[in-house]
Amino acid sequence: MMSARFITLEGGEGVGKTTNIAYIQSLLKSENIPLVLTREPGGTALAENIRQLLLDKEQEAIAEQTELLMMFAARAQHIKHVIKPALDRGDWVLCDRFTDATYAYQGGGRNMDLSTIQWLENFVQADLRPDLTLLLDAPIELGMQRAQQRGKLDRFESEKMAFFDKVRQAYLSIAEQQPKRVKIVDATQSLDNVQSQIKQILSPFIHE
Ligand code: Z5A
Repeated sequence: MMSARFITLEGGEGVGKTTNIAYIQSLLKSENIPLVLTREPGGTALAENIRQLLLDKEQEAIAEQTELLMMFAARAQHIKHVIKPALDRGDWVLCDRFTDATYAYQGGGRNMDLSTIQWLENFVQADLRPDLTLLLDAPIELGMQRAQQRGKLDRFESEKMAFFDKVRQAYLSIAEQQPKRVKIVDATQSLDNVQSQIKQILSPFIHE
């Protein structure tokens, strides 16, 4: 039996993470790989409640420290109740965003101290890290345009372009620093093309 793997999908707004999850699910299913699909922030009842609070822009302004701690509070629940049990059972886990998003949004976007994020990462995750991360990358204007087609914008989506630019640069710098784990997918291409890039990355990973 193949050992359990933890795969994450990352990228800015509207780059197609949610759209491509079903495709990855079908790829893994065709290989008879047992899979748990999940997302962050969220993935458990409590973590989904935290997500609601984080995305709601109608409430009091959230301090950036609060935002960072809420991301990791949700993550701690998610790891304990969903991710770890799944990996321990031998299931693969496919997660829509994980800690790279914290480095990109809170670290890059909000300029928060990276060593604090790293400390929280070690505290909450111990040695848990993704085995593979697909970084869907596109210019921010394109992603925003796609996201806006869906209608009302949440608290993050209402940020200014400069914020998203810093998020994108932070993601690209993670990919540059960790090329073995983080694979960049050109998300400006048609959906068919994006999916064939994803297949090319996943195939050796599945069969290794
Ligand atoms: N956040 C954070 O700050 N720190 C953290 O640690 C974590 C998260 C974990 C919620 O995440 C927010 O939380 C997020 C970061 C923050 N900020 N925001 N915004 P989320 O993942 O739920 O939110 P999201 O990034 O906004 O997801 P999204 O907008 O749903 O994007 P997506 O899933 O990547 O895109 P999509 O819904 O799959 O696609 C968007 C549209 O484009 C859709 O109509 C598709 O049909 C279309 N599409 C997709 N691909 C293509 C291609 N290739 N061609 C043409 N059209 C396409």
